[in-house]
Amino acid sequence: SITKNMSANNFPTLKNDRILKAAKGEKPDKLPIWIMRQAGRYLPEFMEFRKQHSFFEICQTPSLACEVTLMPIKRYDLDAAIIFSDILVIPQALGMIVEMRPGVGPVLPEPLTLENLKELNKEGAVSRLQYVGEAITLTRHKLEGKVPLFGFSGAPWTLMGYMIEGGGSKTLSKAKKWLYAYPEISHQLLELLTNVITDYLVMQIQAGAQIIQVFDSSAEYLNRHLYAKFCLPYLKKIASGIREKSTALNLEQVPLILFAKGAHFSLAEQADLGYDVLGIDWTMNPNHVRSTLKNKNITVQGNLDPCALYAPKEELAQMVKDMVKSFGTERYIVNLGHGIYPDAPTEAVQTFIDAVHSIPL
Ligand code: 1CP
Repeated sequence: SITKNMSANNFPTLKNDRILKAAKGEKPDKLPIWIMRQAGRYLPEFMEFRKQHSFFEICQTPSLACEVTLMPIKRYDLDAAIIFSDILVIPQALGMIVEMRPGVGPVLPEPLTLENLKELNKEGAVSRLQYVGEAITLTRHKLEGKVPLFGFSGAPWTLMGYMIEGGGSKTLSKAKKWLYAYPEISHQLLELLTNVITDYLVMQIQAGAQIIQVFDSSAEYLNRHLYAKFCLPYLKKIASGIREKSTALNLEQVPLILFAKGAHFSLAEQADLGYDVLGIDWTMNPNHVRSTLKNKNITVQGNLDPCALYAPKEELAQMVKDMVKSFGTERYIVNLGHGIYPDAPTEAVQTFIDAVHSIPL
């Protein structure tokens, strides 16, 4: 556990606040960049580390989670760190079995059914995730103020999807069936997840997370109608819940980012949920994004195609310049438009970062 001189109230002074500034609509000295899944499998040092430790052993051991979180920060000039964990730690804390199978990904061998739904153990779920808070507090100290630290969670619908499908899915047809066939039960489940996610994120902020991203990675399987009915209200409730609970606990208000992957059909509505930043997936046209969000007072983040990292160096640098030109340099955080691929070339990440940081503001 964390010792007294590494507590959540004596953190080192932050030296790089580019992302926090961009999130709040202030002007940073350079365009900020971080990369979704930057602490993951494309790093050879992570793959080495994984030979010694299982996935959830790393997640649940603060010193190990901290070490992996710092890996991309040691290697690259990134403007943020993201705590090493996974969105599926919430279903795990609710009592579901989650296995990380090599070459497959996460598997939940006993998925949620109408019959076992009531066995979800929400009492004490956030206290069972305290290890994430400890990893955050430790990492804040070990970062020595170099860059801000992200906390994160999966969004209610995305977690519901994994819990019902029992893992990744090409269609999410089982989880979507619940939305159409059992809307009331779906709402109860989404409400339960919303409450746990809110408290979990407040706990992360209390532990030292300086900015939060909510991953709604499975938004793309829904349409405008389903997203309005089963997602937007809960996403809004998470943002307002975090704001209210932060105020009550005397915590600073940290920037909140919503990444609703593939939810192009509700981009304008996403801007009214109380988030400071919207993540934009790689399929979206930056000009369309900016015109849709005109007058919304919101920062955008994204959206280079993760596959662009395979392009020749000069072409990659040019694509970055073109993307920044389309988004403009105000209220903008550079990122990929989804997570980095496991076999992305490590040199391309350097090229990407250098191209962003060399753009004059
Ligand atoms: O930078 C980082 O990698 C930080 C930690 C991190 C984050 C932010 C991991 C570690 N996972 C996540 C989020 C996450 N996990 C998301 C949201 C982002 C996204 O859309 O990519 C999702 C959907 C998951 C679920 C998940 N976990 C998948 C996807 C499976 C599918 O449905 O196709 C996978 C493969 C994992 C495992 C995982 N999580 C993280 C790592 C490094 C890994 C690889 C596992 C291993 O090391 O064996």
